[in-house]
Formats: sequence, structure tokens, C-alpha cells
Amino acid sequence: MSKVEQTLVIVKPDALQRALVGSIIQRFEQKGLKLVAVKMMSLDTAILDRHYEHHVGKAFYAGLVQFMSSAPCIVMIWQGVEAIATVRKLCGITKSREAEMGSIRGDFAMSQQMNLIHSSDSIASATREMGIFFPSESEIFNWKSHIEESVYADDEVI
Ligand code: 3AN
Repeated sequence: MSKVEQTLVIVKPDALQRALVGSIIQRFEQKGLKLVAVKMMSLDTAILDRHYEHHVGKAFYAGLVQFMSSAPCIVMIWQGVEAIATVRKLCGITKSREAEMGSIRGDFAMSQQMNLIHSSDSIASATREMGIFFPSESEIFNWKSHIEESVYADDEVI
């Protein structure tokens, strides 16, 4: 079974407002992950209700929708060996002020809601979320990275 995974990342409105989009994307590139899809989107209630189906109805949900639709988001798919867990670690835990230093939330954020970034938390979530934000296969690029043989040993990419 291949260990190469794809994971959905959303750079949230607070990151755009704080001009952190470039710094956040740079973290993923520097780690050695491969960008295979990217676009800017305004997220409306319909798409947020699908994405956050497990949070609909919670006390913080109305505020979350208001925040997530307050400015556009950058939606991306990153690919790599065990990319789902790796990207979660790069992002840091939900409550940013307690997130590990060195993570994106740990270094750049203080809030539990305005925590700059979302990433899929499992293979099932990644598959579901990529289907919501990138319903067309034509938006996902299968390109040959020239640095990959310096990022991974041959027997790591199976
Ligand atoms: P994560 O994005 O770290 O996977 P989830 O899925 O638990 O976290 O929550 C989704 C989003 O909902 C968070 N990124 C955050 O913006 C918001 N959120 C989660 N819990 C709270 C809370 N207790 N109060 C306010 N916003 C929250």
C-alpha cells in the first residue's frame, strides 16, 4: 500500500488579513511537501455546513461561519509520504496559544477560532474534504517534482 497521501489545507481569513499566506505556504514547501492543487475561494454557508458537518449546531458554529466567510480563503491540496499527519503537526493543535512552538499556530496565532489554518485529520476526512473543495479531478495536478529524490530515499516512497 502506498504511503503517499494527499491532504486538504485551508488558509483561513485571519491569515489573509494578517498577510501570512506566503509564510504559511513556505512552511509546507520547505518541509518537502508537494503542492498539487490551489485556489482562492469565498466560503458560503452551504459549503461550510458540508465541511464542518460535525460542528453544525454547536455553540461556536455561528461565529465560526461568520469568521470563515469574512474574507476569502486559500484552499490547497498538499501531497507527500504520510502527508496527513505531517501537515497536522506542522499546523499545531486547535487552541493556538497552547500549540507547540515551531508549528504554524504555535508561532503565529493566539486564538482557538482564528487559528489561521485547517488541515484534514484522517484519510477519510481528507477524501471527503478534497471532494468538497476540489470536485473536479482537472484541478488536481499530477506533476513530477525534480526535488523528490533529494527529499525521500527510494524505499520510502512505496
Ligand atoms: P481543527 O481545525 O484543529 O481540526 P476542529 O475541527 O475541532 O479543529 O475545529 C474546526 C474549527 O472550528 C477550528 N479550526 C476552529 O476555527 C473552530 N473551533 C473549534 N473549536 C472551537 C471552540 N471551542 N471555539 C471556537 N471555535 C472553535
